Amino acid sequence: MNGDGYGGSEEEFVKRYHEHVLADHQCSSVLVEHINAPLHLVWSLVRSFDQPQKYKPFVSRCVVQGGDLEIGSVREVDVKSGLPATTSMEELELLDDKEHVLRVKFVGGDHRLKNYSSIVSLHPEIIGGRSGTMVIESFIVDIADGNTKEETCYFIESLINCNLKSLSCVSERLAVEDIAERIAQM
Ligand code: A8S
Repeated sequence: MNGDGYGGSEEEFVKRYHEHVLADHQCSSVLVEHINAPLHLVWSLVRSFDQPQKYKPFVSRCVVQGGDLEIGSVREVDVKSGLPATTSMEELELLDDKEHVLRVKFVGGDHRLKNYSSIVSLHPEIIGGRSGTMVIESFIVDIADGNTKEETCYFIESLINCNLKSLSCVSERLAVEDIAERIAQM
């Protein structure tokens, strides 16, 4: 990888940023999304630990305990109806504005995701001659009681896929607004 963050393969990034130590009763997975928007726009959404509803389609409300945002902060996330849960308590474990890495651990709530921990990392890339962003999200979780490893993984992968598609859509809209503003100033 060179100085400006470009270069490096998906496999290298997964190795560098997405190490999970997997026990027998756990499963983990890695998902990748390529977004047609510059990294700073995507990161502005991902780093907003207190406002996941900016792009996560299932979130209806989010409150951070204590108000201040720092490592160890816990957010209470309410999700929309139709899901097998209503609320989740999630702790900010890492927010790296230089490497663009966010790590979050679920610490409570009425959902069935025990010992869930996720990592999101962003990497600049050129897509069709323009600034784009590769998003890598990985998770580890206990296999839910009464479910198989495949069922547990499939459920979470489906939710994360929705989040990533929505992140892509919202980021690309911000990118268009950015361009529109520059055109208006010409
Ligand atoms: C995230 C990832 C996940 C969120 C899951 C997997 C969740 O918010 C939803 C349904 C559930 O059953 C569990 O980064 C929980 O948001 C949408 C409430 C935690």
